[in-house]
Amino acid sequence: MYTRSEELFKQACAVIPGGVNSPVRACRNVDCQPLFIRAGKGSHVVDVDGNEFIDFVLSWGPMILGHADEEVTRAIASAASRGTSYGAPCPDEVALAELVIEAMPSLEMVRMVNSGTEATMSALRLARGVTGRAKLLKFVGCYHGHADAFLAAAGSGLATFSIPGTPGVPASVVKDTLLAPYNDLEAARAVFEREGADIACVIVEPVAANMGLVLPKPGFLEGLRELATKYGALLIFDEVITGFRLAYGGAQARFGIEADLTTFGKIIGGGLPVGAFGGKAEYMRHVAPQGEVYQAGTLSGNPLAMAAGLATLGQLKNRDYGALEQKVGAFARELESILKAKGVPIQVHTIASMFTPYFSDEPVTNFDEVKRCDQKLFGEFYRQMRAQGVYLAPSAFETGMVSFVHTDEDFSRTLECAAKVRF
Ligand code: KE4
Repeated sequence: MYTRSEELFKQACAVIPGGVNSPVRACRNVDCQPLFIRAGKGSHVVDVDGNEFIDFVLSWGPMILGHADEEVTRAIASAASRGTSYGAPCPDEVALAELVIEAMPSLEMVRMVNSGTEATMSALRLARGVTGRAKLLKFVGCYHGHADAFLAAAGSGLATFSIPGTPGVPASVVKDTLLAPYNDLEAARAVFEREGADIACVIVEPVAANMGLVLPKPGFLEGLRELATKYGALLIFDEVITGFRLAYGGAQARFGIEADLTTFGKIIGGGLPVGAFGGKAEYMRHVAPQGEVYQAGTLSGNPLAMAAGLATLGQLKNRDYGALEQKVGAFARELESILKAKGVPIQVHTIASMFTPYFSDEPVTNFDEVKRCDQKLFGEFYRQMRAQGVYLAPSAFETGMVSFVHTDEDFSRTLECAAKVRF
């Protein structure tokens, strides 16, 4: 069934750490081997053994128009026919910057980078440069890419000090990273009361999607906005996932909250390596070469990536996000009732075009509660769905993504497969 994938994985493990170029792809969280994908079209992918799957990973978010969208593919091919990189400004960089700014209420300027990690790393440096402060507040379970300062784990007990979340990050680097539980506004307030004068920024996933899908409690984001303003810290919305997915204008448009800085990735590159950070001109004018806060990148604004992003956002502008949300909401509710009928504890979180099945009947509002969900049941569900041709995110800490080209047939087939799962 998967022999070519198994051969390739063995080959890959000899030359690439863990056989993959990003850890979650190794499928270790669901105790199976990764599939090597040969092609994708629309809402489906085909692996190297010719198995076809309904894809709910969508490259972890970028492929909201589906794989090999014709307009995006044409735009990339046309740009490539004129060259692939110049290390000089090109017209599409300006066009994409203007499109992102037009879409996002809080933006006046934006800088293109090559990944979400670069975007958040640069936004943090900018916040520190603008405020002259060193500390940052992040929330346990939120992921902002792998820049050292964000790879902090919660210290012991309720202390908000951090310890390195991984070898290779010195304690000195995370000593300025303060932590609080997601959705715990009182904890965030306490951190600000104690450390507010030294906090450069508070960074948050406005909808958490890296501990599975955890929605912000009413008032949580509004409270962070007030705290940041009160203490002179910058509020950074990490919209690498939610940008152009939660709504065309992202979480800030959907929730009506203006961040000081916003970070992007994934969708704005249409599947090519793009990230971006942006905000009001009063902050962004500090970025080199206009200002003193250094940030750079050989391939930033790459013409192929800009063409892909423009072709993607240009189409998204006219898409009906509300209709997609209704479809995905109905699917999530049906999935939840099918699994509930099997007698397992289950709740399926969903917003916009995202969903996560949590195998638990308890409230899931932060990372500690996510960790109490039954990961074994999730693994069993994942493996049996994949065996039937449904490609879910291979981790209980990730989020299912739906595109504008997933069909009613995709949803009904997926629900039929779920009905056949045996726990
Ligand atoms: P990248 O450096 O992977 O482009 O973006 C980092 C990042 C920043 N902020 C948020 C909210 C993110 O979700 C991410 C990356 N997302 C993960 C999936 N949840 C990427 C998948 C992977 O690591 O392979």
